Amino acid sequence: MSRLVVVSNRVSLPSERAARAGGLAVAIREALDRHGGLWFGWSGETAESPDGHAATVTKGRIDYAVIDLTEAEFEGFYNGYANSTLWPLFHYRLGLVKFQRADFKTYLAVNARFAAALAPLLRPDDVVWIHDYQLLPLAGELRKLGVTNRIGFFLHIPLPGVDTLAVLPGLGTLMRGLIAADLIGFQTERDLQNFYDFVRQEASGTVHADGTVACFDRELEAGAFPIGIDAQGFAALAEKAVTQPDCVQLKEGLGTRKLMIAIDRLDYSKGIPNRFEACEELLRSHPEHRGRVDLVQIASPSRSEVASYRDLRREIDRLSGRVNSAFSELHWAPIRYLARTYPRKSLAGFCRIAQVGVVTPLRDGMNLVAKEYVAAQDPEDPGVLILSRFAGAAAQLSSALIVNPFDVDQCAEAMHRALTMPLAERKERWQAAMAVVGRSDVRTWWTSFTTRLRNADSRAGITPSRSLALRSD
Ligand code: ADQ
Repeated sequence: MSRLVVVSNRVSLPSERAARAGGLAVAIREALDRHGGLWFGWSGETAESPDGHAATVTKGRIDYAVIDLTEAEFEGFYNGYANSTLWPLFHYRLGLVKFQRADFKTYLAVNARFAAALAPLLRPDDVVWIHDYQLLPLAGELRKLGVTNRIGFFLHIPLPGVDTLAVLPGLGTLMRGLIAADLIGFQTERDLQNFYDFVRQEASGTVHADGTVACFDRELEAGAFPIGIDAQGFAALAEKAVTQPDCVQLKEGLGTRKLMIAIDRLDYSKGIPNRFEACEELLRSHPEHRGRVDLVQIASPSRSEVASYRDLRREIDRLSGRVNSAFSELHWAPIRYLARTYPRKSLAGFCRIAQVGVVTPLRDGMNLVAKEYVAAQDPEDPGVLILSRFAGAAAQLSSALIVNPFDVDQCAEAMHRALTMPLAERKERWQAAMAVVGRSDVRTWWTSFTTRLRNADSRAGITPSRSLALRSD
């Protein structure tokens, strides 16, 4: 079987402990380990004048190859174009989009540098799997260097509809690079349909009845591959974790009060302010919950070099302060907001203790926390998941209480309903959700993507460098 080469912005090096690396990194290692593999990407370090060659280390059947970025590249590629242009745009936050031509140039140059460092490491029958929005044009850059290997791309975040995509200057350059792949994977059918709409409406391409695409002089495959978690592993972790000191401490601190848990990266896509407002509305409209429920929000700080993330942090501090000062009593405060990262084991235990999981992003590719919350529950006394309709996970977890996170009153009502739901209904909803989380786990995700990629019909022309215009170019 041919070797798998995974390319992602950040490589999780073997020295990074699994507890820190997170579920996705562990799953990618498992995929690479299956037939031997190479994991290529940025080291996470900056250097004054980085070597063009990748530094490599081997552990078991996996080679890791990383390159450093310069400070200016990190700023323009990562903080700039990836996280201040693409991230807000792909999450439908047009008001937060900052576009600077210099950042775009740096983004393209870094993708070209990734390609130049990776190409010499590739063997003729390697299968290359590129991940996420930081590397949208990488397949095209590899093709320019004569790489003819099978290339797949998976987008972890949503793909917005054409009207939103069309806002992006340079969209044609990005999409031509992306469409140089042989298989493009998305989280949901909706993202896939948005891609098809782009192909038809913006690029004058064709979507065939079997879902393959003819566009920019190439033919390629596309599909929805909803990402999952290691459901069995997370369930076992949660069951054991409840005796951990921090879980015991949390439980003792609660006494007879109920717990609503929220766990996120501190990101404006996750809807944390709306969630705090919903909690405020719950306590206002259902005073019977005052002193009887805690909302614990764990938010790991993220991208703090980007101004919109610093603004968000201030906003969350302000809102949690407002709700707490309005409702706290001597022995109780409604919101506990912990801006830090916790080991996976603790998070699993927190999820199991919580009667309600509040997962209400304004927009999310999938949202693994929703699936982790489900997997962590005690089958005999499961909690209730409140889930945003704008998380990719909502397409699968229809037995959750599905809410519109912009509708604060509706979210507050869902909190009330979850806190008062009878056991029989909780069990029924949880069993339906757990069946999906167990069936569509992370191994199913990577196996189905890599199998489809290995079998992808390579009808594609391999040099899509001919400039083919978009309707909007
Ligand atoms: P993220 O935006 O990072 O991922 P998510 O899917 O929720 O969002 O994954 C976060 C992971 O980090 C989860 O496994 C969670 O347990 C962990 N985590 C969150 N907060 C933490 C904390 N405070 N301490 C420790 N761990 C924490 C992107 C996309 C998502 C998509 C994933 C995977 O934005 O939509 O689901 O990739 O494709």
